[in-house]
Amino acid sequence: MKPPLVVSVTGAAGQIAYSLLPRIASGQVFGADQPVILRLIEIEPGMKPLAGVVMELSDCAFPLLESIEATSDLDVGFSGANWALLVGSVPRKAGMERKDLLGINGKIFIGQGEAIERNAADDINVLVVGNPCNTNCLIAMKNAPGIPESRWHAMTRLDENRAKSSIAHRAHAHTRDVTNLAIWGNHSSTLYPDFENALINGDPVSKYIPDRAWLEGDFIKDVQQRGAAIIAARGLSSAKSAAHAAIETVQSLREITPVTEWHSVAVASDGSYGVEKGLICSFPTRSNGKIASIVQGVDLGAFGKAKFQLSINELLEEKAMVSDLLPK
Ligand code: NAX
Repeated sequence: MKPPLVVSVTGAAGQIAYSLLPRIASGQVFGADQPVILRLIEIEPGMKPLAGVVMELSDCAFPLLESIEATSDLDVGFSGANWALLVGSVPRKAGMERKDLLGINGKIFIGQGEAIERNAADDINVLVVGNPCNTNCLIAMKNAPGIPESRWHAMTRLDENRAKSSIAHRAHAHTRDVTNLAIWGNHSSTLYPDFENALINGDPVSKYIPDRAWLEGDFIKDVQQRGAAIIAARGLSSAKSAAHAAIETVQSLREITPVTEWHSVAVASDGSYGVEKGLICSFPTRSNGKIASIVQGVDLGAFGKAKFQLSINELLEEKAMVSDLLPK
């Protein structure tokens, strides 16, 4: 048996975690021969429901699940972590400004960043799911200066998958035929799903969908607002699809990406495409099995560049709003 991987998950009593945890414990994420230790982190009010989640995980009798620790102590929760999936955060409530939300969650991510730096394994990788995920990731990363910037990620794979599904539906194709569909910018209503460089069966999308007005209009709007549409229909925000996207993000980071493909994840900018260095921004990326690098030389065109710039501007505004949470 391989030595177990330690996987820490925050927001472990929440609805995304409810879909995510059994898939980690069953081997779907880290491999069918890879034992895992789960460290499940909640705030105090979440500890009772988390006890129920732990009972259910135990009752699955997963052969690869080595042990489970449920805790509200961050030092315990991130102890020896090889992967930290930061799912928990406080949702926006009625009357709350975006700045208030950024401030509340920002403070949480300071503590988490510091605790990860103090306790995690040397090879720690972090994926932030809890919103606003790009800026939460930035705050945690800046408060853990001992961990290389290449280990920090925020999730935009759900947006990629939503965009793929929308394009496939319109083109009467299958989602597996749609590739290279990158999300650029923030995980927010300003994100840009790049239909111009996406491919269907290796051909440009325009070959299958000549209706440029739909691509520039309803397609982008629907991807940007898909989360709200799911809340309107289900009465709850997306959970199964979010958990699935988190799993695919981790899998893509751990595998070598074929040279013809790319996937979306928000990473610390290295200055590519004129994005301020260190800003956590979604790009098309390829992994070497350990580190995701930003794919170079993708031509966004005038339309895409303008859309991307709007999203970069939003990220810079968010950064300015939390400047007091970022160590100089
Ligand atoms: P839930 O409200 O079901 O669960 C969140 C859990 O986090 C709760 O159990 C809560 O007690 C816990 N929590 C809050 N603060 C915490 C802290 N400081 N430490 C540990 N746990 C804490 O939300 P859920 O539907 O699971 O969504 C979780 C987060 O994912 C939200 O912020 C949501 O906005 C975000 N999402 C991000 C997506 C993305 O693509 N990046 C898509 C899906 C989702 O909207």
